[in-house]
Amino acid sequence: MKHLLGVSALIAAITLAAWAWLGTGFDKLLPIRASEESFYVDRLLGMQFYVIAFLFALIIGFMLYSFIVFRRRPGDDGDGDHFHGNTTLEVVWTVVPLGVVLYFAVLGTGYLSDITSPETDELVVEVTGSQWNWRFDYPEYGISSAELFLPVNRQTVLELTSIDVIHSFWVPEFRVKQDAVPGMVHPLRITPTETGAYVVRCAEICGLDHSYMLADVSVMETADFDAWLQSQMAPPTGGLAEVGAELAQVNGCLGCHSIDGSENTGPTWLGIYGEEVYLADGSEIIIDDAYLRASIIDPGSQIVAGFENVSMPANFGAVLSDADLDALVAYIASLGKDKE
Ligand code: HEC
Ligand SMILES: [Cu+2]
Repeated sequence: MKHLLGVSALIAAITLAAWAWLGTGFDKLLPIRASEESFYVDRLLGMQFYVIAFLFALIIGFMLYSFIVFRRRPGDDGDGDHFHGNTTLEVVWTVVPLGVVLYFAVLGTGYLSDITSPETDELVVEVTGSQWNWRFDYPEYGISSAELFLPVNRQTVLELTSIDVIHSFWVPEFRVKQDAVPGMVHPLRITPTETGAYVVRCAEICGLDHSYMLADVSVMETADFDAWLQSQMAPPTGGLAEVGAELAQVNGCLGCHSIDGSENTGPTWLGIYGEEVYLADGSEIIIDDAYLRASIIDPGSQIVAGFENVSMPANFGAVLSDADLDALVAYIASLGKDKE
């Protein structure tokens, strides 16, 4: 009985100390909360930290107490006491954790349904991951962008997909995370609460430049967001090649193809138009519009010698329209021979 009181006091002391420390704000270790969802996630996480602090004290308390009170004394060579089972204790340590886990399950399910349920008037943004790029389309406005612009305090549903491997959309300040899977569309709902600049990361290892698969996110006041929409909806002023340059940016082509002659994951685009290129099968071909088109929508059909087909996403045909392809080809052609 004396030992039980002693160890209980020790456990209580450690628990209170850990809670006091948590009270000073474990969430200072986390990025700021910039979405409605982040408050739910952090509340749940915070509660679990308090429970974990108690479990920590339970283990450490018993251990420290035993180290000190039951340590071996000089001349003590006997065995410890032997005992078998303690039904009360076993029932308690089964029922109590079961209750706690069920409580969190119910709470978590409620939160999950709160943060995933659609609101009326949500903004739809289609998000396409590819190696190693995020592309954002605003279907209601016919806009594509390489940067994610969001209005503050309005729910946005991100419809996530991928054209190659599995990627995962994650902005730490929004807390929620969702996979972008080829052939499927997964919704992720976010209501940003703080204007500012953030960064999307890919949270699924997806190849060579996975850790550089970043995109800027900008959460804006509604008026600024509307102004941005207007500026984007204005018809392009430049020629086809300029539209192509924009598309190359939005679709992440420039992550693998340089326009300054340097070699990257893919061949440079500088000065290739009209030149001969050796293909991996030994044949030689003149780079013209048809070849460029084929290389974009079916990169496996003709592989440039020295490069592996593994690297170019094979499914750009799914996201690029005919007009997009014309523009891209015009852009690459504009970087042709005479530019060298
Ligand atoms: C993940 C890296 C990667 C991305 C992203 C990528 N490519 Fe490629 N691309 C390659 C590689 C590697 C090759 C060479 C192998 C081959 O021919 O398929 C290549 C080849 C090409 C070729 C043939 C070039 C030549 O010199 O013969 C064209 C044209 C091309 N890509 C266009 C594009 C366009 C347009 C985009 C964006 C819509 C794009 N690529 C995105 C890696 C990439
Ligand atoms: Cu990725």
